[in-house]
Amino acid sequence: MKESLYTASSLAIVRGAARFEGRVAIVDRHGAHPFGDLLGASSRMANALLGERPDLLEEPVAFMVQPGVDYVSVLWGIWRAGGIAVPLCPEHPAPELEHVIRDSGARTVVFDALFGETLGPAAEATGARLLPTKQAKRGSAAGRRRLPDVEPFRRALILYTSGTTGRPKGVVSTHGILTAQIETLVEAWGWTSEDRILHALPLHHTHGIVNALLCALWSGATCEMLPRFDPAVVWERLSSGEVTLFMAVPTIYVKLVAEWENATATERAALSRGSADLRLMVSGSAPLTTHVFERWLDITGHELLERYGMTEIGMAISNPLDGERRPGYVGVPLSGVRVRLVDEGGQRITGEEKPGRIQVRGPGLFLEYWKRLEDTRAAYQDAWFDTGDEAVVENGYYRILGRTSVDIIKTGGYKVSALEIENVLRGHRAISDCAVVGVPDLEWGERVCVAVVPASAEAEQGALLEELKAWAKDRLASYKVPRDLILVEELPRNAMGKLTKPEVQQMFVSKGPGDAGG
Ligand code: MCA
Ligand code: AMP
Repeated sequence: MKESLYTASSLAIVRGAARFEGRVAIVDRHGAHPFGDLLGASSRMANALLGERPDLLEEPVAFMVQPGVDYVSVLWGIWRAGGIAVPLCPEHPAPELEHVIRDSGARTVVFDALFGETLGPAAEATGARLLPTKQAKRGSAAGRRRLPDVEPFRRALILYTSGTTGRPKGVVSTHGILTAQIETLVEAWGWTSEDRILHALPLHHTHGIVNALLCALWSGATCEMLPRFDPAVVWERLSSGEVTLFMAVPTIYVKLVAEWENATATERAALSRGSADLRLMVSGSAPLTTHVFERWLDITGHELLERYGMTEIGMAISNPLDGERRPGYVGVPLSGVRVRLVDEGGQRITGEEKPGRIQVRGPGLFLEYWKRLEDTRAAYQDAWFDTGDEAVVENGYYRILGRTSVDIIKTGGYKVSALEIENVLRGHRAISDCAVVGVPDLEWGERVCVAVVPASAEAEQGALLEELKAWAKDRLASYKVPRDLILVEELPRNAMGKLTKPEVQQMFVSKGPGDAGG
């Protein structure tokens, strides 16, 4: 494609798209969209965002756009205008959205009309300007101007992730950091322009944005974007013979196994046959059990490739594309990523079979926590980022043992902070005190549970759980809402008065799933 104002870009991923102009970049509910259309749409979007300005100069721009071609046009439009993209999750309630908009400082939110009601309260509370995607797509009166040069060191993306304290923090990546993360995966997992990935992941986290969407766009491959995860639709597309790649969290594989098991024998055979031809299926974001690995192998003939990563570091450790994929292990450090284990005192562990905390270095590490210099500093030991995950190396492969903090919970592949949930729940009039824990769960990995010291002796366990669920849904993302509750007279504490969360976890384990679920 001849370079025009639409295609000219200092951004490697956008410039690269010109090479694939006629190929299909995105398939969504509206049809197939070639790379050439993305270039035009993102250029108009950039012009609309810029108005009379020459460059957004790293202004954060939030956006809530459905999975599909518009999502990419807005993302690239923000980048091409020199802004920082801040994706919002359409399923989040107003307080979560307000936190992200306020904390990022986004003054503009680009949004699909159908999200008007969802966004209204947060936009009003923060004073952010709402810019409908439809309007932005038309571009601006200033028309087709030359877009600014956006160098690799400039900030590109803020993703919100939970830590041990407070509300979610913004993890900032530059264009160069994203490029490093993408290039590592494209090489490791053998992406080519012949690939077609089925995309059913949320678009406000690294897994869905970088690993699935951006790697596809970088490679000139096709990304088929579903509006949301639906096991029947995913099976239908996986067995269509058109898809070469799939990436998901373990909970999704559990749900797909259940869907397959509920099908008739004839349907099962067709699903298994159809999905056998994919080139690669990847699992990550949470531990994949050997049981699910084996079941998936039985059903599809695929050995899932499990890998390990984190919003702050991108992907760090992976089983190989070619070679042994060992169930229960995440493999070896990816090319260009340095990984070490340290003991409690921060001393490097040498040799195998001694567990330690994972620390990582490399060009894919995040730049900073947005406007949190102290948190950024504290996350590092020397130049090594401390993940807070523990692992051991056995026969050359890393095995993840768990996290150092009981206050971080992984549920459905989402990372949530027990302390953040407790802070919100303490605002409920029926709660005097509470302790939130993650309890092992076959479907969700962990489920969020809460031990409550009630404000009144009259409180009834089942009724309070239901009331709390409904109340919390308006304040917290649905995956943070407790699924089970136990009433206690007091929370278990050690001799120092410190809450002993393992004891709280044990209460739920002894109780069994009970009235959890849903
Ligand atoms: C939803 N439900 C839950 C949970 N979430 N119940 C227990 N625990 C949960 N965590 C309930 C809902 O309340 C609802 O119940 C019912 O399940 C269906 O809800 P829905 O939201 O429709 O669920 P779903 O669509 O089936 O969602 C499951 C999911 C989703 C597809 C697995 O959680 C998901 O997309 N997870 C992926 C997260 C992800 O991308 N993580 C990557 C971040 P009721 O019907 O009673 O209301 S980590 C990352 O990026 C790092 C870098 C990495 O390593 O990848
Ligand atoms: P997030 O902060 O949402 O990016 O989640 C990153 C965390 O997910 C890591 O720190 C790990 O605790 C967890 N994680 C990611 N991949 C795996 C995996 N394959 N096995 C176990 N835990 C994982």
